[in-house]
Amino acid sequence: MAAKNKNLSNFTSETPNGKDYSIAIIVAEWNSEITIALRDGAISTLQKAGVSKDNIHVHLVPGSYELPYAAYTVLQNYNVDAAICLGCVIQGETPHFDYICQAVAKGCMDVQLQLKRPVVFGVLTTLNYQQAEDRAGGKHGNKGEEAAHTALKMIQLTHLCEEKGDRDPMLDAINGPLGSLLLQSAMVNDEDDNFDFDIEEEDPDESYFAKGKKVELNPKKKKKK
Ligand code: RBF
Repeated sequence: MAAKNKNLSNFTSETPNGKDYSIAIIVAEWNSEITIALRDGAISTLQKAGVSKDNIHVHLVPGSYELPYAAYTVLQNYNVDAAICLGCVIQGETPHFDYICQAVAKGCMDVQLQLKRPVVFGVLTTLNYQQAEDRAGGKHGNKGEEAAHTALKMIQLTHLCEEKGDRDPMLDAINGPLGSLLLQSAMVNDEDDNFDFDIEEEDPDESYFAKGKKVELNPKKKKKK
């Protein structure tokens, strides 16, 4: 991971035009001086790329650990193309740092793969406060700007694949939960199959009480007895 003295905020590739994009920025409040600087860097990069103010949705969460859940919830409930997660975890004297960093990184990855929408990991994981300052508008640029650039690139890629991709969407349906459902119903309907579905016989004596009155579930069967 050699990024020594490299200001990655000077992107090598062109930033896509974001005029039709809608993006959520989720910001952790821990180390808020840093995360606010990351947020501002992200917003300014998005606006420079043409994303309108109305299409940038900022949500605050208490700490970085909450970022993946927030990204999941926002992406599931709002019509946004991507979520940018911004946080700053600074190493302390206990192993807490490792747990939080691992969980957030893995959580962001899981959410994007599950919801098929980009979730950008814009979380500083630093050994001290100075390192964080250096990456939130200091000598190593602003990682919020990079996160915004990444979001725009990944939305562009997603749209391109969704529009131009030649994979038959039926394949996903067949391989996904709908496919399992179809397969199950085919098995049930196939009279020659060897599958033994144990459907429990109704109990003719079954009854329940409604408003204090006993109701027989199978009155006809009972009469025959
Ligand atoms: N959240 C951060 O975003 N950055 C931190 O550096 C940070 N350090 C923490 C250290 C400890 C000991 C604890 C208990 C929490 C810390 N959190 C930090 C908050 C964490 O992300 C989360 O909000 C809380 O654990 C509640 O789920």
